[in-house]
Amino acid sequence: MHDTAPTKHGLAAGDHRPDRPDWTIAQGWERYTAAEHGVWKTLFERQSRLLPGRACAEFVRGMAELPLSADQIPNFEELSEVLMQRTGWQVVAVPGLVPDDVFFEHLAHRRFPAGQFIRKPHELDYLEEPDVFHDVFGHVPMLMNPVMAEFIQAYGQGGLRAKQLGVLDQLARVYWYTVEFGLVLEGGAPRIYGAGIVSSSTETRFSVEDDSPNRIGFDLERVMRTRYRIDDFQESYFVLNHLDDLLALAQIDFAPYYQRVTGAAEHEPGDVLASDRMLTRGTGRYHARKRQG
Ligand code: HBI
Ligand code: FE
Repeated sequence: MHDTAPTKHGLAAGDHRPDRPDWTIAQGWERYTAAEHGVWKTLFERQSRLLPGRACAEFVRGMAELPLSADQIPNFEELSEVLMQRTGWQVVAVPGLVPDDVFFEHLAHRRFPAGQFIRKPHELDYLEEPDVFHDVFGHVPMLMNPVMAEFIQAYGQGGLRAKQLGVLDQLARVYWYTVEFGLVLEGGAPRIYGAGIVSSSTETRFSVEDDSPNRIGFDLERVMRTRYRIDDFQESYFVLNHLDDLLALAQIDFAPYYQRVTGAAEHEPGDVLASDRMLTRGTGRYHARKRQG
């Protein structure tokens, strides 16, 4: 298993009781224990070693310019101060998963809901809900980038509409294959910008180095029709030519796409189509082995 929050999409929020209608809670930074800061440090150092040459330049730059260090779980107010100046985003604390409409409402207002808690030492490589490491280390550096800032806000705005139209699954796949598991070309080589990958030591290597997964040129309609894996590495990654491609995606009207994909055949996570622009045709070895047991 990888150390993202793989079950979060498509699942109802857990059994948390909201204090406030927007589900935010106090981060209570002073209350983190030394052991909790230690878990952050372990994860931070492991990922920092892996990311050079694998994460995209925008991620690395965002990370360098934020008040983030191995030493302690970051304080959301300090992060927000820097983020706000750069792209107008803030980080707010939530207990974990929040309902879709609450999530979208935050994003539409440039508030990123980050899990307040940190995983336990025995969960370093697996946890069910997005914690502070996934949400802050994974997502916040890319929120320093104006293009990603725009795209995630547009996702929040589009989310409520998609839900009303009954096409939330299709929209959520776009988020999944970009914000969570996206790759982007850099000098002809795939680099990571997806938070689910960048916060996972095993998937960081798998996504860009393993010969098992497919790496396919990003296509909106194709992605909307493609189911994804929530419980394991992706079988296919969709690769942008440039991060700026997300800006066009933030601006176009999805309605005609929803119309085309509604009722159209869906693709399995590992499918390869004749129309796909393949960067790497995967061997599929990793998932085949697992299926054999
Ligand atoms: N809540 N905290 C949190 N983080 C998420 O990524 C999240 C969520 N609630 C709903 C959700 N994601 C997805 O199901 C939507 O993007 C569709
Ligand atoms: Fe995430």
